[in-house]
Amino acid sequence: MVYFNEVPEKVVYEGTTTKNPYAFRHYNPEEVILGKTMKEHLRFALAYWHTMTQDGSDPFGSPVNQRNWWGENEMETAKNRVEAFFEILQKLDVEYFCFHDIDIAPTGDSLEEFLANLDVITDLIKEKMDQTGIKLLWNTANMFSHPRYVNGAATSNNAEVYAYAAAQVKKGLEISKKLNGANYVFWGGREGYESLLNTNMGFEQDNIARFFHLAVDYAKKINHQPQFLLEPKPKEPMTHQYDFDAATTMAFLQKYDLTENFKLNLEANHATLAGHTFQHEINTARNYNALGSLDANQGDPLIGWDIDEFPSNIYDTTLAMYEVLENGGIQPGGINFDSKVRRTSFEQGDLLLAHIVGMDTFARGLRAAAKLKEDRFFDDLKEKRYASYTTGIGQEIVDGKADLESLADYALTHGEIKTESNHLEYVKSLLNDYLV
Ligand code: XLS
Ligand code: CA
Ligand code: CA
Repeated sequence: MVYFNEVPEKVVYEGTTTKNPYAFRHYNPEEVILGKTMKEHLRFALAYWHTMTQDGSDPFGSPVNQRNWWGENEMETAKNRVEAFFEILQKLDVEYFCFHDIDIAPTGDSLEEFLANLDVITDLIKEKMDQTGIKLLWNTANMFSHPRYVNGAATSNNAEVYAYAAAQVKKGLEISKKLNGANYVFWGGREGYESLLNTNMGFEQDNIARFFHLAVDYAKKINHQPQFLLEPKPKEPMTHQYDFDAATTMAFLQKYDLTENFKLNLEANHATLAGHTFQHEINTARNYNALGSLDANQGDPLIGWDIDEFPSNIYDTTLAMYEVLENGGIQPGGINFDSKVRRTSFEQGDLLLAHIVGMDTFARGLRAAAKLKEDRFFDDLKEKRYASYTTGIGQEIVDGKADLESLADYALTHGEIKTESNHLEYVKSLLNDYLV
């Protein structure tokens, strides 16, 4: 069965003159940039939940997505989805994928049944991985959709819920081992609070930290140690999510002695929900040596919630890719399209078109970022701006040779200070030249 008939073989790079909507206009996988191919730089991944299981429903309306993988029963649909997923991965030439446990297999009537279904489906996924060479970037456990998780999972007030969540993560790590996952993600679905009036925040955070240590211990025990990633988000579904943003999440990881095993999985739309740019979040993570992986999408400045739109803004992808280059790359992480088609894009072929724009937008970002780096655009700008710290009193401050008395003496003997304009408007004008 062929699921994506719009493209008989593969989506290929045809350049900007093409009239073929199912072609890359900018993403040229084998093109070498700064010593690596585009494919190696970008390490794209597809998200099972948005690509295979999202149905186009929203709080105001029913499912609209037209899909051709429905089977006679849930298990047959799940198997068809695996086939269709590997077909789209191959057609888009994408090497990695990500999933939640409940995306891939029906949850059945009991935990036991769910675990058995996961075994069957992950056998099939493994077969497909072996045939195609496609790899697992990360998997995770959905511990937020079922009603039992109404108060969170590892921060729930109910210890039985905590145990159930542990069962899911135990299985998730076993699956990660079976499929040789590079990373394992925790996004704190409902790990936060609706109201502080009834919440013991300190206790809940102690509990979830214990939970993460249990996960690290179990990974060691089964001899499979993926890079653990924690994904910040400030709000939604809870009023307040504990992993608010990169800086808050790092404070948590440091407080609970988890930095050795955890890095951050940063999502563009979560950054903007927190009142930050994507670049800010990536830069913050880099400053802690904790950039793990990226969830590629974008929000809409006119809509205040998490809409996971496919990335199409080249300004943002350029600055994000600049941070990635500065980091020396993103491996063992990648760029995962945690993005969904708009509800009005309900035809199956829209899944191809949407991923193409996302991949093209990151390719353009990478090209521009590489040029900015080659030209030392930001390096020169910043070097000049901080030059006062490279000689004299500035050098003494940096070397730890100054104290309050020597600094005060300096200020008293040097008179008023001459400041310089940043000319930021001019900087932005020059930056624009790199984007188009
Ligand atoms: C939801 C999150 C989720 C995580 C994985 O907002 O982005 O999809 O990435 O659980
Ligand atoms: Ca995400
Ligand atoms: Ca999101």
